[in-house]
Amino acid sequence: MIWAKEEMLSRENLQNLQLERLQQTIAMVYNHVPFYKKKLDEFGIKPADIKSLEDITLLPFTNKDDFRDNYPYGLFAVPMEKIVRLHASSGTTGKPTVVGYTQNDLDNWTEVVARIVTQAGVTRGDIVQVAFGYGLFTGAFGLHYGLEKVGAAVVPTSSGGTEKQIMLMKDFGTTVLVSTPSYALHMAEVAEKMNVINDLKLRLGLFGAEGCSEEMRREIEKRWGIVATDNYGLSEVIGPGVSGECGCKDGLHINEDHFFVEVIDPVTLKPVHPGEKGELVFTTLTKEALPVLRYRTKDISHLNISPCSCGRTTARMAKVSGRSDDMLIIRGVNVFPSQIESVLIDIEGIAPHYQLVVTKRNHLDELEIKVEVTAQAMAKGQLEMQRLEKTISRRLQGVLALRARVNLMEPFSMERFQGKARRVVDLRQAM
Ligand code: DLL
Repeated sequence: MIWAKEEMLSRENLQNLQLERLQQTIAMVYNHVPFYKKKLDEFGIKPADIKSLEDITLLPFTNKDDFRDNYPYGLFAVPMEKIVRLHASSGTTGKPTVVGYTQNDLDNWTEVVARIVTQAGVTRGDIVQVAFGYGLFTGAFGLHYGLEKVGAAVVPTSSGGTEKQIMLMKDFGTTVLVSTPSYALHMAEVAEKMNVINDLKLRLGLFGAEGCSEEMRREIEKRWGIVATDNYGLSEVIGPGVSGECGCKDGLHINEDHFFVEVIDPVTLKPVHPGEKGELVFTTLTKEALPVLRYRTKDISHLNISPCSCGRTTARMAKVSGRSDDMLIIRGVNVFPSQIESVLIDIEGIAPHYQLVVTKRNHLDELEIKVEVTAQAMAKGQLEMQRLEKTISRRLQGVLALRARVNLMEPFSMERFQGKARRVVDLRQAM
């Protein structure tokens, strides 16, 4: 099923709508957000100068630091009386990024999430367990209202209390799970231990908020016996609902009538050629409380604007392959954690729990890969452990041309995550 006619507009009609909304957004930020007025004045741009969608490249970018510098409400375009909800995303350092919504923003958010859950395959008969943390994080509340709008029964378990989650999943007959991929994996492990997987009605997973390689997706599908779909978003733009996969699982449909997407080269900041990989940049087209121009996501992906076999005509973004600021440069080699994940998960005897630790010794970068082995592999003894270690080293060297120290960890010994996983520990600055 397709939720909204806007998902099937011709490119021409879509672009006309986008231009009209872009012009309104620029006028709004110029008149109501001193930060943008100053920036546009510095660039010598007046709202009336934006006459086509291509003119968007004349506009300044917005970065996460701009949110921090204007903490908490400096980027809002409406007075506080019009704000009806606040969320925040906790950065690794310093103050969180604060985002606000008017009632109209919440209605639009509900609408775009209704679209992405429908395209993933959720229907009104479904019982959906939302295992994202309810709170300042946009994930749980964002999915919650869109799911209710399509008529699904929402079970707001939040994250944590995993055994109880599984018990409720069984007793309530939950058919759809919403969580991060890493929590889904942890929940599967607990359900296996409780020996209830075969008693569950779960058929579908909507996973997002962090990267997940195709190998990890297959692992989750196998463990649960479900179809796992990916959905993407970020607080600064709205939260979840920016894009999501349909049943074809061939890219995430972007809600382009609400979010204008560009892909840029993160170094030159110029647009890449159509279809090439680069950093996603979004401009909101309908947000009232917190419109953003050209927000640099740091997320790496590429676009496909050909219509999908599901009937939708919206551009599809490839699964995010990493963040430009996640990329590790180890002895001059560029390494994305997702590449290492892909290698590890495909190896028999390895459990999908790992951590990358980067240190420096004698001025040289060192990469240590801590990875759990399965109980079955462990039971095979020392020789099997040596074989596994060698296999991992050889495959990593083949893919990354990089030598890494492999540290096999005992089954169930590594940290499990209820929200976004922390896979990389880079200690080089501290050394
Ligand atoms: O994670 C919003 C969200 C919640 C999306 C629930 C989907 C589901 P933030 O906490 O602001 O917002 O984090 C945004 O998370 O820039 C990406 O780096 C990453 N991210 C989000 N979804 C995906 C995904 C939410 N499907 C940041 N694949 C983004 C890869 C993702 N990375």
